[in-house]
Amino acid sequence: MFQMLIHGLALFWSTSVTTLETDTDVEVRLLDNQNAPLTAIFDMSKANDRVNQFVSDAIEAKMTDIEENLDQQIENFERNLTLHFTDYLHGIADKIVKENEKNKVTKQRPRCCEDIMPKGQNGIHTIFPISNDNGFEVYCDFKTDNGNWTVFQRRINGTTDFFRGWEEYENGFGNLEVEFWLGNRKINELTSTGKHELRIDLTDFVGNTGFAKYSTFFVGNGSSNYKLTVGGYSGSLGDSLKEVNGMSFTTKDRDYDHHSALNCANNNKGAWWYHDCTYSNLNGQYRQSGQISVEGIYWYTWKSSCYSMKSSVMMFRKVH
Ligand SMILES: [Ca+2]
Repeated sequence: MFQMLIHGLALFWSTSVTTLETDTDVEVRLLDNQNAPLTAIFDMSKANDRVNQFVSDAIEAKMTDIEENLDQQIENFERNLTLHFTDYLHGIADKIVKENEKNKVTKQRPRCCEDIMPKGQNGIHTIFPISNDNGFEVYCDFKTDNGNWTVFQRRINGTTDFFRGWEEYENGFGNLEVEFWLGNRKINELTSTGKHELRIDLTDFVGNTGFAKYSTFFVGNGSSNYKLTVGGYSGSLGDSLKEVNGMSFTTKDRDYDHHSALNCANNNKGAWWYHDCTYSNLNGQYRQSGQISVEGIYWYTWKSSCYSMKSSVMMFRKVH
C-alpha cells in the first residue's frame, strides 16, 4: 500500500499495483473526488534507468571517496614510516657515537696496574675495573719479577691492626703506602676478569727472603664468602696454601672454616681462608721478634707456625 500526490488533480489513490504487458509498465488504480475509478499507467523503464544510474553514480562516488581516502592514508603511512625510520636511524647513530666516546674514555682509563703508562716507580694509582666506573686506588709494583703486580696485602712494621671483622676485610683497611688489606670486594672485582697469578714475598728478622708463586688465583664474590681458588705453586717458601684452596674467608665474627670446635680466626688471631685451621696465617699478629705461637704471621712450610715474619707482601697480576 502506498499513497502519492498527483499535481492539479488532488486525487487520493490507493489499492494494489499490477504489472502489465511489459516488465516496465505499472498499473495503479486511483479514485477521483467523486469516488469514480480511474487508472494510471506508469512507465517504470526510465525510473529503473534512473535508479540504476543513481546507484551507479553513488557507487562511483563512493569508490572515488575510498580511493582518495586510501591515497591519503597511504601518503600518511609513508610519511609516518619515513619519520619513524629517520628517528630510528638517528637513535642508532647517537648510540654509536656515545659508545665510541665511552670506549675512548675507557681506553684512557687503566683497568689494572698493567695498563698504567708510563710505569715508573712503584706507587699508588687509580684504576677502573670493568664493573666499577668510579675506580679506586691500588698500589702497583712495577719492579718485582717483571712488574705489573697489584699489591693487596702488606705487613712491614705492625702499625696496622689486622685482627678485624668481616666488614672491614670486605671493604679494606690501612694505608696503601704502609700496611693494608685492599679488601675482599675489590680483590674479587679485580681477579674476576681474566686469569691471574699470585705472588707472596716474605722476609724474616735476619734478612732471609723467600717467595711463593701460584699460577692460578681467584677470590670469589660475597655470596661465596670470598672463596679462594689457588693452585700451580712454584717458589722457595713451599706450598702453605694447598690446604686452604677452595675455602671461604673467615673472620672473628664470621666462621666459615671447617673446624667444628672453634673459629680459626679467633684461634690464629687473624682472618684468612681457614680450613681446620691453616698452614699459613699472613694476617696474624705482628711481632717485633719472630718467636710466637700460631697467632703470628707464619708460613708453615718455610719456618713452621712458631715464627712470625718481619714482612709479608701479597700481590696478583693478569696472566696472558
Ligand atoms: Ca669453625
